[in-house]
Amino acid sequence: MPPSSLRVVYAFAREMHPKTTDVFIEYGTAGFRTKASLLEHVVYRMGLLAVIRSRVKNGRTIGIMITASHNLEPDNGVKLIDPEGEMLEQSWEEIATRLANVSDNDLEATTVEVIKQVNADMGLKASVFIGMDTRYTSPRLAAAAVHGVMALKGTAKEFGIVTTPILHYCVRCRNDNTYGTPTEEGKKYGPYSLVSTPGERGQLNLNCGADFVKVSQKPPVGVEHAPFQRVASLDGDGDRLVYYYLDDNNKMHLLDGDKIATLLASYVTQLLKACEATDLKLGLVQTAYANGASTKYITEDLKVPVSCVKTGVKHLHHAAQSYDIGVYFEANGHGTVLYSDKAKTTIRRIAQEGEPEQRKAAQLLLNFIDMTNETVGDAISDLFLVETVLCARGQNVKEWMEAYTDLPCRQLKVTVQDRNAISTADAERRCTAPEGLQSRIDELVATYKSGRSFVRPSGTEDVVRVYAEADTQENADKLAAQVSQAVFDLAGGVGDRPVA
Ligand code: G16
Repeated sequence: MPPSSLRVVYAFAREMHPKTTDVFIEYGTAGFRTKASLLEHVVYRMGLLAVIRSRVKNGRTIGIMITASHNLEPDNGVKLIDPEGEMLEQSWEEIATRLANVSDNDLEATTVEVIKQVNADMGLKASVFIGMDTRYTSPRLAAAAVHGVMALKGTAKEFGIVTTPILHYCVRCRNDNTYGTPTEEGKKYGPYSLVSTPGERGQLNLNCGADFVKVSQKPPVGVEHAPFQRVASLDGDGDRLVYYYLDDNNKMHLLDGDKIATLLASYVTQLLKACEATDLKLGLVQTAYANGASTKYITEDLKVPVSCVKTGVKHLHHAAQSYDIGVYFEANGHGTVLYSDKAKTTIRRIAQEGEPEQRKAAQLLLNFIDMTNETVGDAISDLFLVETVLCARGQNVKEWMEAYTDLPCRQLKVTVQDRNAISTADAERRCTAPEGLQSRIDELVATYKSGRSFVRPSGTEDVVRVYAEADTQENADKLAAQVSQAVFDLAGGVGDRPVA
């Protein structure tokens, strides 16, 4: 395609999706995420980028998901999905950020520059799948994405309202038909019933959802519970899952991503032993948010290797690929299991050629693999995996909870002038800037039994996140408040001072 035909890139931008803000926006933990009103030009440009990416990948399908996932309703976001159903390759995040921030006048030239830089053959076909969540701003943004695809003569296929993991799955299937059929029905989850979606006036994620339940450690507002009833909470785009139950004193018990990871890892380990697939190495990947008690249990009781990486599914996914079977979960309920080709081939062979007991275990494992959405964390698929394990073991939710006891923890948010003033190292467990903050955290942590705390800038909200754990809930709350105070004082806090 000669560069002159890129004039339409500018014309569509100017007439339909002009850039009306100078606020700098960055491809963060999970794509671009901010107030929906600041996003239309960004999504249009991601339509352009998806076409370029598809051509660089020889016309394989790329996905665009419009969602702000766990964020409240006024926000929205956009993330790109690579051909294997994975998050966009990290080296392209800088390109996405550049394209999102140039002026309309410079857009055409920057698009030409990007095409050259990545060596895209613009004569090839390009295919882009587009999905969105239920926010009222999503249809308008999805239309902007379609226009971006059209401007560079790609083919857009709209899926309407879908969960994030369904779109990841469909992209993968479109590019690899051995993985399944690229439709919602293709992922044969079977029937399930929705118990409740309260929120306030139906607003997405408000006082409900996986993030609310995990962070506030409270059940969603307005849901009725029987004691010891197993309840699952999902987030706004269906890629996170946490469980909880209330005991007979109405006290809530949370089973978060760590509990799910340990349950799945222990079951897969049990089946691997039963089918004697001893050469397959299973490992678990967590982030700094993982409860210290879970890491101890994984290492000392399950005897499974565990690694810690930075927040963001993309980092966990990557690390999990280094194991034959990699279980990865963030404590917030985002995660899945990855099985290497070697693992799949070995297990299939045992299912056919093994001794009867080995064959049985291998077949169970094959069913388990089949039910897993390996492209990304998928709340529905994860829910069925959990239910499968509990059913196979005849365990109730209390027994699952009792595998290990979480250390009490607390998460808080602090608003500062510029959250990027905070830098971290060692998988976000230590803070390297601003000066003096880490030593203050160390001093505070040292005063608590089993104390641990870290701070990091969020990649999806304009806040600094603070995490603390200690021997009692009161101490975890106190430590979190004191560390928040230190962030406020040393990193330019704005608004109300945190209450210590
Ligand atoms: C996204 C990412 C997750 C991350 C979460 C919070 O989740 O996919 O990996 O844990 O944001 O990130 P941060 O602490 O940087 O704001 P979701 O469910 O919102 O897409």
